[in-house]
Amino acid sequence: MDESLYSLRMHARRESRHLSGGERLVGAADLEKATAALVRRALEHPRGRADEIRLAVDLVPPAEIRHGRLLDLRTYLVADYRQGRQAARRLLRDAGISTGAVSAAMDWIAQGAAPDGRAMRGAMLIDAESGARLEADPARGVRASRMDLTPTAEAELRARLGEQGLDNSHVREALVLASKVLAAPQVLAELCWSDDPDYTAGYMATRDLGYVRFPQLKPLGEERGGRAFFVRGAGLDREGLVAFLEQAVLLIDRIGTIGGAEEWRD
Ligand code: WAQ
Ligand code: MG
Repeated sequence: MDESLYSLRMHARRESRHLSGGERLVGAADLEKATAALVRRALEHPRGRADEIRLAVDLVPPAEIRHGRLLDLRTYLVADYRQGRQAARRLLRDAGISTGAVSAAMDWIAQGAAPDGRAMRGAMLIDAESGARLEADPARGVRASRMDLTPTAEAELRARLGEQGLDNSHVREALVLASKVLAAPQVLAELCWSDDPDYTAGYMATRDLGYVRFPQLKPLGEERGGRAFFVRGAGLDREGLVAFLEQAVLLIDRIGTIGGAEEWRD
């Protein structure tokens, strides 16, 4: 626990557009293997093979490492992506996000939130009351970075997820990402669905509800996906929030509960 770790970050592009990314925190002994795995991800992405791959490796001294816990996870089964979005909308509303802000986030993600109508590289920051977009760069957005599980927590998480048939990298990485995002007190909720055409699942997350996944938040074959971080706009220290999300190092050493799937009922 007291050792230095390397922060490993990967960003891949294809035809000058965001393709894939990845973030790991690993000890020196695991760096080579972790790097190779991220390079492979960029080469074998369902939207095609990367033509640019950027890797960044930075040593993190022990004093800079914060420790944290995963959000609890549950799944609501829905009939199709429309019902999934209705359900996510309800839970976001109940969490205090305004109707307008939820609609704005869903519309942006559905239409491609980057200025060219494609998926952004990072997330939107959305004012939970007005629905206004607050991120400085609408193509890049805000990247949550420098977070990972300890090897022990990862093994436990994989075993628990495996019991539910959910042990895949989309679920693991999204759960880790949401757990870092909701560790920022300024963030009230997150909404996400994948930009991978063959992955229809998505989630909403709050500190109270945890990570709530829906197997369908978009139609199969759709390449537009994205993330919205809902924030209290009044008095927001945006630079402080972005510094936490992008730079603070969070090593997650405790998992939360992994619930079974239940039917959504409105
Ligand atoms: N920080 C902020 N936004 C990001 C990051 C990041 N590190 N990585 C990706 N995004 C944004 C970006 O706009 C992508 O287009 C979008 O999120 C989707 O990214 O079954 O696979 O990596 O429980 O495609 C969620 C459901 C899967 C998992 C999410 O996202 C489940 C997924 P993807
Ligand atoms: Mg993707």
